[in-house]
Amino acid sequence: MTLTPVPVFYPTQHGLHAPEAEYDNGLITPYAEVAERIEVIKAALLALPFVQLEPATAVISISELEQVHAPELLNYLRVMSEWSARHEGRYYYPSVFPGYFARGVGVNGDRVLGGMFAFDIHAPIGMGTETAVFQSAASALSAAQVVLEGKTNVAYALCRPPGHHAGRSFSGGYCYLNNAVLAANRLKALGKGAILDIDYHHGNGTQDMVWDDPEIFFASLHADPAFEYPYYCGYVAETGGPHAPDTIANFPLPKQTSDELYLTTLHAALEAIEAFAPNWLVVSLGFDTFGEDPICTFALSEGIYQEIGKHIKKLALPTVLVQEGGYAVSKLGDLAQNFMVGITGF
Ligand code: OKP
Ligand code: ZN
Repeated sequence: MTLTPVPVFYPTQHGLHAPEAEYDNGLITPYAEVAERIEVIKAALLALPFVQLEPATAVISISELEQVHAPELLNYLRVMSEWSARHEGRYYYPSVFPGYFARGVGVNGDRVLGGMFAFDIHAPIGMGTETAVFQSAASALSAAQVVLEGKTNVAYALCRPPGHHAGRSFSGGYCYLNNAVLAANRLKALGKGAILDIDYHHGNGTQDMVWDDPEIFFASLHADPAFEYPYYCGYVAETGGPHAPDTIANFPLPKQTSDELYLTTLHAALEAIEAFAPNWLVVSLGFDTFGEDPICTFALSEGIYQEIGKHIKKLALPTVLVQEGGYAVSKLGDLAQNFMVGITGF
């Protein structure tokens, strides 16, 4: 049981990143990853007596970012944010992807084009995006730091934008830098550890970054990529690279996944994590598994998040919670409160 208050780090400038629209399946719709998400969670956590909210003021070190991300990706973020500033704050959307036909000239030249650093069109860049992304990363690193120092067993980073679709050198799916992997990289000072991803979507970026890392176990519960974004990975057969066999455990789940099926599957994921004997845990925490989420298909109840928290608490590991998705904006506060009550035991 955590006796100290749980630190919750929040970004203060994430509202600088606010794309208006996204395109999918023939429709242009309002961008689901809105700033209000984090404000709703923050307000709800403020009401919990055992939570201590702290602005994420840590200055981000480029050299630490470059331990997990390619300098070219960081450069892309900066160049496109600057482009936006010169174009009335318009958002840049990658639109041509060189993976299929490029012979190397364009991609190795001086030009910085989105297709080189994004796997989809779902991570647009505006003039405030770089600042917001750095602060999101700073939130995750601040939470990792207090856990690393042993000041608390659990810390929570209200990251926005989210991160688990971002890889070493690519953005995508509302994500730019991988906050969970940044936190994990700092926690490596404690030895080997695990990342548990309970966002509704598969954390393809996280998986890609830890794919061949024998020191990090990655377990993920998510909608089956056979029907859901990101479609091309998150399958059971993906179990890790040659230097890290069986360090990845994917648990794809069907549409309308119930509380019961979810908890049974979570139990299996936690057992796999325990078998790895990690010294620390990062949780990629998405609330888009909730039954009322507008862009997702699971049927989880509001109350289940307390149970989910309780089960994770049983691992008794130094734990960093990193916010990922969750789009039923008006309900996010209740879901986050329930999870926090469960994981702390307060
Ligand atoms: C980010 B996170 C939905 C289109 C897909 C991208 C989803 C990114 C989810 N019809 N848009 O994992 O919550
Ligand atoms: Zn998600």
